[in-house]
Amino acid sequence: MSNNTQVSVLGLGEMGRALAAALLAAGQPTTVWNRTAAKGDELVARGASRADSVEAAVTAGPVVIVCLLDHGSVLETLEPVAGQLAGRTVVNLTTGTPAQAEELSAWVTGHGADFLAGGIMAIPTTVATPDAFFLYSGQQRVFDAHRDVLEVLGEARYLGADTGLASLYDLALLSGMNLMFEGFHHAVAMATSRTEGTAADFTGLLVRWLVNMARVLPAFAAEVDAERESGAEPRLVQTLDLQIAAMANIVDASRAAGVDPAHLELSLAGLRDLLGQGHVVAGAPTAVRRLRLAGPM
Ligand code: FVH
Repeated sequence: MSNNTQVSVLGLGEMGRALAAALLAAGQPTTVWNRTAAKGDELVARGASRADSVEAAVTAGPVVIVCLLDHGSVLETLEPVAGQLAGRTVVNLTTGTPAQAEELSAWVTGHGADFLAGGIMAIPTTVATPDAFFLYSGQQRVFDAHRDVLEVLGEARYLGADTGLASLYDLALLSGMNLMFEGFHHAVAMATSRTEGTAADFTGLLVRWLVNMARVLPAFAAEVDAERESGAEPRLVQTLDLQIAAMANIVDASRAAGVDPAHLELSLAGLRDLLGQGHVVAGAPTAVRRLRLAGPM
């Protein structure tokens, strides 16, 4: 659902263009600005208003969506128009750290504007489809005021008043994705180290295995929340001896297959640390606590 609010989009890279296109498709009056103006041509042909300057974009309406390369480019773009921000709402969808979101929020609100921090859990082709979801944090009042516009881009999930939360969840989700991709690369390198079989054949098995294993994560999460390591899935609670033996096998077989086992050796060292600290089993709560640099074991 959209409304007649004028929305300005700053940044027309791959993602910014997808966001602006979704707003236009929903009938939202949309102004676009990009450092390299030509990237807006197609959007203008579809009905967007082109702003020739950041100032013209910001002053075109009450809602400014920012989707630029990084935090530095956001500051560089907004600082010259600080005096024009008062009374508007800035929604930052540029990927950044929680500290950067908090810094930007303080700066924007310090100039009399409202601020929402966002995280995009989509790729350009899934924007405005059921696969897309967007994370937001900041004042609930600001989210509620603009929710209908934000829902045009994809499911809008409000996480809370803690401004850094959307960035934290965004980067945590990306860390899970990146480690999964690393796992995929490692598994494929191992599986294709002999002449039989293709990466495609093997990946069919890998996807089936990972999907099955992903189903246990909510049970692990419940254990983390409850700070205990027993109960829900007993077949998954393995002794550290068993986990170490299994990991050592993977490391040895990787090396024998000519695949660099370095990141798995780190995991193996972590398991051995836990054993050295007197743990007998190590479920998700212990593993999570081990990763916390300053956390208690
Ligand atoms: N693309 C994706 O799949 C991901 C999905 C998850 C979220 N990300 C984040 O979205 C932000 C923008 O990403 P993008 O894909 O649009 O990135 P690019 O196509 O590389 O466009 C970058 C835009 O930033 C402009 N820009 C760069 N530096 C400056 C600067 N100093 N001042 C003003 N604008 C700047 C650039 O302008 P131009 O090069 O076209 O003139 C583009 O508009 C990003 O945070 C992702 O992490 C996307």
